[in-house]
Amino acid sequence: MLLKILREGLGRTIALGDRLTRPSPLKRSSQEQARVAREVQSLSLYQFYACPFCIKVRRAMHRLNLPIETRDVNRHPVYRAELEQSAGKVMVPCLRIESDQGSQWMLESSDIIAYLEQRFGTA
Ligand SMILES: N[C@@H](CCC(=O)N[C@@H](CS)C(=O)NCC(=O)O)C(=O)O
Repeated sequence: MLLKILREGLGRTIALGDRLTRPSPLKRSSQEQARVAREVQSLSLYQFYACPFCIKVRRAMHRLNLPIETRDVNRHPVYRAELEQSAGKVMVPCLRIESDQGSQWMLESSDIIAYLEQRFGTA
């Protein structure tokens, strides 16, 4: 219980630090940004606010200027249930990727960031 409170407090401190020190978002032409905004409609991030690994991913989303929907699994039992059923466990962050082939559930913050960089980054 005490450990849980300490973890939550630490996570919230990191989240605040992130908000205060975020890098400026990638600039795109309005046409290009509109295209990216349409593309990310097929993505959603299952996460919770004070999770350091989720903060790392949200920071990358901000840097890459990606308006991806976030789904808080602590606040919404339906998202928790979806995650558990489809990804096989309640572990966040998890990126849900919708395509014609169905849903893909990507766990691991580093893999998610690498995927977003590769798909939406400049390099
Ligand atoms: N290696 C994973 C670690 C993710 C992780 O440990 N997430 C924690 C939250 S910070 C979690 O989901 N724990 C399960 C739970 O809290 O129920 C990553 O980088 O994504």
